[in-house]
Amino acid sequence: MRTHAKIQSLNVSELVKKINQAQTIILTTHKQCDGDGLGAMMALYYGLKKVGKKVRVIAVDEVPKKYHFLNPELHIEVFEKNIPPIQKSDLALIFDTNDKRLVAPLFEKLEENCGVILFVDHHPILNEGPEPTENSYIETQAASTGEIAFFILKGLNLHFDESIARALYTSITFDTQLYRFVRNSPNSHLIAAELLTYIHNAEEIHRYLFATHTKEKISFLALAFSQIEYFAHNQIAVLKLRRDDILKHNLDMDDSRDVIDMIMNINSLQAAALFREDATQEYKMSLRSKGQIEVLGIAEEFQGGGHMFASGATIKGNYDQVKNRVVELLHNRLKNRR
Ligand SMILES: [Mn+2]
Repeated sequence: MRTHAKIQSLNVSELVKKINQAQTIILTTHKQCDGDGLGAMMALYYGLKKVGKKVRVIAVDEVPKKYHFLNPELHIEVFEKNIPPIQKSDLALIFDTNDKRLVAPLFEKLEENCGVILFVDHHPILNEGPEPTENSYIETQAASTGEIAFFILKGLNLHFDESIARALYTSITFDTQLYRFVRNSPNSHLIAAELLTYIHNAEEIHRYLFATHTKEKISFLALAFSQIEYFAHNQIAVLKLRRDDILKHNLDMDDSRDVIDMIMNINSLQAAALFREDATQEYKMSLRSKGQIEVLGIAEEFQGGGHMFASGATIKGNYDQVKNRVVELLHNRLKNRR
Protein backbone atom coordinates (compact mmCIF):
# COMPACT_ATOMS: atom_id res chain seq x y z
CA MET A 1 0.00 0.00 0.00
CA ARG A 2 1.21 3.48 -0.76
CA THR A 3 1.65 5.85 2.12
CA HIS A 4 -0.28 9.09 2.17
CA ALA A 5 1.47 12.15 0.79
CA LYS A 6 3.13 13.94 3.65
CA ILE A 7 3.89 17.60 3.84
CA GLN A 8 7.62 18.30 3.69
CA SER A 9 8.18 20.94 6.34
CA LEU A 10 10.63 23.74 5.69
CA ASN A 11 12.88 24.64 8.58
CA VAL A 12 12.12 28.29 9.16
CA SER A 13 12.81 28.28 12.91
CA GLU A 14 15.66 30.83 12.77
CA LEU A 15 13.45 33.18 10.79
CA VAL A 16 10.57 32.71 13.23
CA LYS A 17 12.94 33.52 16.10
CA LYS A 18 13.93 36.79 14.42
CA ILE A 19 10.27 37.67 13.91
CA ASN A 20 9.41 36.87 17.52
CA GLN A 21 12.21 39.18 18.70
CA ALA A 22 10.93 42.13 16.63
CA GLN A 23 8.14 44.49 17.65
CA THR A 24 8.00 46.78 14.60
CA ILE A 25 8.13 45.09 11.23
CA ILE A 26 8.01 46.30 7.63
CA LEU A 27 6.88 43.90 4.90
CA THR A 28 7.51 44.36 1.21
CA THR A 29 8.04 42.52 -2.08
CA HIS A 30 9.75 43.12 -5.43
CA LYS A 31 8.67 45.91 -7.76
CA GLN A 32 6.01 45.08 -10.36
CA CYS A 33 4.66 42.82 -7.67
CA ASP A 34 2.77 39.63 -8.44
CA GLY A 35 0.32 37.33 -6.71
CA ASP A 36 3.06 35.34 -4.99
CA GLY A 37 4.94 38.17 -3.29
CA LEU A 38 1.78 40.08 -2.49
CA GLY A 39 -0.04 37.06 -1.12
CA ALA A 40 2.92 36.05 1.09
CA MET A 41 3.29 39.63 2.32
CA MET A 42 -0.41 40.03 3.12
CA ALA A 43 -0.59 36.64 4.86
CA LEU A 44 2.28 37.74 7.11
CA TYR A 45 0.58 41.09 7.65
CA TYR A 46 -2.62 39.49 8.94
CA GLY A 47 -0.66 36.94 10.96
CA LEU A 48 1.73 39.40 12.58
CA LYS A 49 -1.14 41.73 13.53
CA LYS A 50 -2.70 38.76 15.32
CA VAL A 51 0.36 38.26 17.48
CA GLY A 52 0.47 41.95 18.38
CA LYS A 53 3.25 43.26 16.12
CA LYS A 54 3.29 46.75 14.70
CA VAL A 55 3.35 46.14 10.95
CA ARG A 56 3.56 48.24 7.79
CA VAL A 57 3.11 46.77 4.30
CA ILE A 58 4.77 48.75 1.55
CA ALA A 59 4.80 47.96 -2.18
CA VAL A 60 7.61 49.57 -4.17
CA ASP A 61 5.30 50.61 -7.00
CA GLU A 62 1.61 50.48 -7.94
CA VAL A 63 -0.25 47.23 -7.16
CA PRO A 64 -2.09 45.94 -10.28
CA LYS A 65 -5.87 46.30 -10.06
CA LYS A 66 -6.54 42.58 -10.23
CA TYR A 67 -4.96 42.15 -6.79
CA HIS A 68 -7.19 44.66 -5.03
CA PHE A 69 -9.22 41.78 -3.60
CA LEU A 70 -6.21 41.04 -1.37
CA ASN A 71 -6.16 44.55 -0.01
CA PRO A 72 -9.79 45.53 0.61
CA GLU A 73 -8.92 47.73 3.58
CA LEU A 74 -6.07 49.41 1.71
CA HIS A 75 -3.34 48.42 4.13
CA ILE A 76 -0.72 48.46 1.39
CA GLU A 77 1.20 51.72 1.01
CA VAL A 78 2.83 52.47 -2.35
CA PHE A 79 6.36 53.78 -1.89
CA GLU A 80 6.60 55.68 -5.18
CA LYS A 81 3.60 57.77 -4.14
CA ASN A 82 3.99 60.07 -1.17
CA ILE A 83 3.80 57.97 1.95
CA PRO A 84 4.68 58.82 5.57
CA PRO A 85 8.42 58.45 6.19
CA ILE A 86 9.82 55.02 7.06
CA GLN A 87 10.41 55.04 10.82
CA LYS A 88 12.99 53.07 12.76
CA SER A 89 11.89 49.45 12.71
CA ASP A 90 13.28 46.25 14.18
CA LEU A 91 12.90 44.11 11.09
CA ALA A 92 12.08 44.25 7.38
CA LEU A 93 11.00 41.14 5.47
CA ILE A 94 11.22 41.19 1.67
CA PHE A 95 9.22 38.51 -0.13
CA ASP A 96 9.72 36.71 -3.43
CA THR A 97 13.11 38.13 -4.40
CA ASN A 98 16.65 38.07 -2.99
CA ASP A 99 17.87 40.87 -5.24
CA LYS A 100 17.87 44.29 -3.59
CA ARG A 101 17.88 45.99 -7.01
CA LEU A 102 14.29 44.83 -7.42
CA VAL A 103 13.36 46.67 -4.23
CA ALA A 104 15.07 49.98 -5.09
CA PRO A 105 14.61 52.78 -4.10
CA LEU A 106 12.74 51.50 -1.03
CA PHE A 107 15.65 49.24 -0.11
CA GLU A 108 17.94 52.16 0.78
CA LYS A 109 15.31 53.53 3.16
CA LEU A 110 15.02 50.11 4.78
CA GLU A 111 18.80 49.97 5.16
CA GLU A 112 18.77 53.32 6.93
CA ASN A 113 15.94 52.45 9.30
CA CYS A 114 15.68 48.71 9.91
CA GLY A 115 17.84 46.80 12.36
CA VAL A 116 17.60 43.60 10.35
CA ILE A 117 16.57 43.06 6.71
CA LEU A 118 15.81 39.52 5.55
CA PHE A 119 14.80 38.19 2.17
CA VAL A 120 12.25 35.38 2.15
CA ASP A 121 12.42 33.82 -1.26
CA HIS A 122 12.51 30.81 -3.56
CA HIS A 123 14.61 32.16 -6.47
CA PRO A 124 18.20 31.00 -6.97
CA ILE A 125 20.80 33.59 -5.98
CA LEU A 126 22.24 35.07 -9.17
CA ASN A 127 25.86 34.34 -10.03
CA GLU A 128 26.53 37.95 -10.84
CA GLY A 129 23.88 39.65 -8.74
CA PRO A 130 24.15 41.25 -5.31
CA GLU A 131 24.48 39.02 -2.24
CA PRO A 132 21.27 38.66 -0.24
CA THR A 133 21.42 40.01 3.31
CA GLU A 134 22.85 37.77 6.01
CA ASN A 135 20.45 35.17 7.47
CA SER A 136 18.00 35.55 4.59
CA TYR A 137 15.80 32.51 4.00
CA ILE A 138 16.05 31.20 0.45
CA GLU A 139 14.61 27.79 -0.43
CA THR A 140 14.59 27.08 -4.15
CA GLN A 141 12.69 23.82 -3.62
CA ALA A 142 9.60 25.79 -2.59
CA ALA A 143 7.16 26.15 -5.50
CA SER A 144 6.09 29.57 -4.22
CA THR A 145 7.05 32.11 -1.59
CA GLY A 146 3.57 31.47 -0.20
CA GLU A 147 4.70 27.96 0.71
CA ILE A 148 7.50 29.43 2.85
CA ALA A 149 5.09 31.97 4.36
CA PHE A 150 2.79 29.09 5.35
CA PHE A 151 5.54 27.48 7.43
CA ILE A 152 6.52 30.81 8.99
CA LEU A 153 2.93 31.37 10.12
CA LYS A 154 2.78 27.80 11.46
CA GLY A 155 5.97 28.52 13.38
CA LEU A 156 4.41 31.62 14.92
CA ASN A 157 1.76 29.35 16.46
CA LEU A 158 -1.24 31.42 15.55
CA HIS A 159 -4.72 30.46 14.48
CA PHE A 160 -5.30 30.70 10.76
CA ASP A 161 -8.35 32.60 9.58
CA GLU A 162 -9.92 33.36 6.22
CA SER A 163 -7.79 36.48 5.53
CA ILE A 164 -4.55 34.61 6.12
CA ALA A 165 -5.76 31.59 4.18
CA ARG A 166 -6.93 33.62 1.17
CA ALA A 167 -3.61 35.44 0.97
CA LEU A 168 -1.56 32.23 1.18
CA TYR A 169 -3.86 30.44 -1.23
CA THR A 170 -3.45 33.32 -3.69
CA SER A 171 0.33 33.05 -3.44
CA ILE A 172 0.48 29.33 -4.04
CA THR A 173 -2.24 29.23 -6.70
CA PHE A 174 -0.67 32.11 -8.61
CA ASP A 175 2.92 30.90 -8.61
CA THR A 176 2.05 27.32 -9.46
CA GLN A 177 -0.31 28.69 -12.15
CA LEU A 178 -3.24 26.66 -10.82
CA TYR A 179 -1.04 23.78 -9.64
CA ARG A 180 0.77 23.20 -12.92
CA PHE A 181 4.26 24.03 -11.61
CA VAL A 182 4.63 22.25 -8.29
CA ARG A 183 8.32 21.17 -8.45
CA ASN A 184 7.26 17.58 -8.07
CA SER A 185 6.35 18.09 -4.44
CA PRO A 186 2.98 17.41 -2.78
CA ASN A 187 3.36 20.55 -0.64
CA SER A 188 1.44 23.00 -2.82
CA HIS A 189 -1.59 20.72 -2.95
CA LEU A 190 -1.44 19.69 0.70
CA ILE A 191 -1.11 23.26 1.92
CA ALA A 192 -3.91 24.37 -0.40
CA ALA A 193 -6.13 21.58 0.94
CA GLU A 194 -5.62 22.84 4.48
CA LEU A 195 -6.20 26.46 3.47
CA LEU A 196 -9.45 25.55 1.72
CA THR A 197 -10.98 24.64 5.07
CA TYR A 198 -10.92 28.39 5.90
CA ILE A 199 -11.93 29.74 2.50
CA HIS A 200 -15.57 30.15 1.49
CA ASN A 201 -15.12 30.78 -2.20
CA ALA A 202 -11.83 29.60 -3.65
CA GLU A 203 -13.12 29.70 -7.21
CA GLU A 204 -13.61 33.42 -6.79
CA ILE A 205 -9.85 33.69 -6.13
CA HIS A 206 -9.12 31.65 -9.28
CA ARG A 207 -11.26 34.11 -11.24
CA TYR A 208 -9.58 37.15 -9.67
CA LEU A 209 -6.21 35.73 -10.70
CA PHE A 210 -6.90 34.21 -14.09
CA ALA A 211 -10.29 35.25 -15.51
CA THR A 212 -9.31 38.86 -15.90
CA HIS A 213 -9.30 39.32 -19.67
CA THR A 214 -11.17 42.20 -21.25
CA LYS A 215 -12.58 41.69 -24.74
CA GLU A 216 -9.88 44.07 -25.98
CA LYS A 217 -7.31 41.73 -24.51
CA ILE A 218 -8.75 38.79 -26.44
CA SER A 219 -8.43 40.78 -29.70
CA PHE A 220 -4.91 41.72 -28.70
CA LEU A 221 -4.06 38.06 -28.08
CA ALA A 222 -5.49 37.07 -31.46
CA LEU A 223 -3.24 39.62 -33.13
CA ALA A 224 -0.18 38.71 -31.05
CA PHE A 225 -0.56 34.96 -31.53
CA SER A 226 -0.74 35.42 -35.29
CA GLN A 227 2.76 36.93 -35.15
CA ILE A 228 4.59 34.16 -33.30
CA GLU A 229 7.83 33.08 -35.00
CA TYR A 230 8.91 29.46 -34.73
CA PHE A 231 12.43 28.01 -34.83
CA ALA A 232 14.12 24.62 -34.47
CA HIS A 233 11.21 22.57 -35.83
CA ASN A 234 8.65 24.45 -33.73
CA GLN A 235 10.49 23.75 -30.50
CA ILE A 236 11.26 27.42 -29.97
CA ALA A 237 8.76 30.26 -30.23
CA VAL A 238 9.49 33.97 -30.16
CA LEU A 239 6.93 36.72 -29.83
CA LYS A 240 7.31 40.47 -29.80
CA LEU A 241 4.53 42.53 -28.26
CA ARG A 242 4.50 45.96 -29.83
CA ARG A 243 3.93 48.87 -27.50
CA ASP A 244 1.46 50.44 -29.95
CA ASP A 245 -0.65 47.28 -29.98
CA ILE A 246 -0.67 47.10 -26.18
CA LEU A 247 -1.82 50.71 -25.87
CA LYS A 248 -4.28 50.48 -28.77
CA HIS A 249 -6.08 47.66 -26.97
CA ASN A 250 -6.31 49.61 -23.71
CA LEU A 251 -4.01 47.24 -21.88
CA ASP A 252 -1.55 48.10 -19.19
CA MET A 253 1.83 46.45 -18.98
CA ASP A 254 0.72 43.90 -16.39
CA ASP A 255 -1.87 42.60 -18.87
CA SER A 256 0.80 41.07 -21.06
CA ARG A 257 2.47 39.07 -18.33
CA ASP A 258 0.48 35.90 -18.86
CA VAL A 259 1.03 35.76 -22.63
CA ILE A 260 4.25 33.76 -22.39
CA ASP A 261 2.57 31.08 -20.28
CA MET A 262 -0.22 30.82 -22.82
CA ILE A 263 2.33 30.23 -25.58
CA MET A 264 3.91 27.47 -23.52
CA ASN A 265 0.73 25.45 -24.04
CA ILE A 266 1.83 24.85 -27.65
CA ASN A 267 2.60 21.13 -27.66
CA SER A 268 5.73 21.16 -29.83
CA LEU A 269 7.55 23.81 -27.79
CA GLN A 270 10.51 23.29 -25.52
CA ALA A 271 11.11 26.98 -24.86
CA ALA A 272 9.78 30.42 -25.68
CA ALA A 273 10.96 34.00 -25.55
CA LEU A 274 8.67 36.99 -25.35
CA PHE A 275 9.80 40.56 -25.88
CA ARG A 276 7.49 43.28 -24.65
CA GLU A 277 8.40 46.63 -26.15
CA ASP A 278 8.40 49.14 -23.28
CA ALA A 279 10.04 52.03 -25.14
CA THR A 280 12.01 52.52 -28.34
CA GLN A 281 14.72 49.84 -28.37
CA GLU A 282 13.80 48.77 -24.84
CA TYR A 283 12.27 45.38 -24.12
CA LYS A 284 11.18 43.29 -21.19
CA MET A 285 12.25 39.77 -22.13
CA SER A 286 10.55 36.74 -20.60
CA LEU A 287 11.88 33.22 -21.10
CA ARG A 288 10.20 29.91 -20.38
CA SER A 289 11.27 26.30 -20.71
CA LYS A 290 9.37 23.06 -20.25
CA GLY A 291 12.26 21.71 -18.22
CA GLN A 292 14.66 20.09 -20.66
CA ILE A 293 16.86 23.18 -20.98
CA GLU A 294 17.62 25.93 -18.48
CA VAL A 295 16.91 29.54 -19.37
CA LEU A 296 18.25 31.34 -16.29
CA GLY A 297 21.73 31.59 -17.82
CA ILE A 298 20.33 33.36 -20.87
CA ALA A 299 18.56 35.94 -18.72
CA GLU A 300 21.79 36.40 -16.76
CA GLU A 301 23.69 37.13 -19.96
CA PHE A 302 21.38 40.13 -20.27
CA GLN A 303 21.74 41.11 -16.58
CA GLY A 304 18.39 39.55 -15.69
CA GLY A 305 17.41 36.74 -13.35
CA GLY A 306 14.61 34.44 -12.24
CA HIS A 307 14.25 30.69 -11.99
CA MET A 308 15.94 27.84 -13.87
CA PHE A 309 12.95 27.40 -16.23
CA ALA A 310 11.31 30.83 -16.03
CA SER A 311 13.44 33.94 -16.21
CA GLY A 312 13.56 37.46 -17.58
CA ALA A 313 15.60 40.58 -18.21
CA THR A 314 15.25 44.17 -19.29
CA ILE A 315 17.04 44.71 -22.57
CA LYS A 316 18.14 47.79 -24.47
CA GLY A 317 19.19 47.45 -28.07
CA ASN A 318 18.27 46.40 -31.56
CA TYR A 319 15.42 43.89 -31.53
CA ASP A 320 16.63 41.63 -34.34
CA GLN A 321 20.12 41.39 -32.87
CA VAL A 322 18.84 40.54 -29.42
CA LYS A 323 16.28 38.09 -30.77
CA ASN A 324 18.84 36.29 -32.93
CA ARG A 325 21.20 35.96 -29.99
CA VAL A 326 18.49 34.57 -27.74
CA VAL A 327 17.31 32.10 -30.39
CA GLU A 328 20.92 31.02 -30.87
CA LEU A 329 21.38 30.45 -27.13
CA LEU A 330 18.12 28.50 -26.90
CA HIS A 331 19.03 26.46 -29.96
CA ASN A 332 22.48 25.60 -28.57
CA ARG A 333 20.92 24.40 -25.35
CA LEU A 334 18.46 22.21 -27.26
CA LYS A 335 21.28 20.64 -29.24
CA ASN A 336 23.38 20.01 -26.13
CA ARG A 337 20.68 18.57 -23.92
CA ARG A 338 21.28 15.07 -22.70
MN1 LIG B 1 7.41 33.54 -6.67
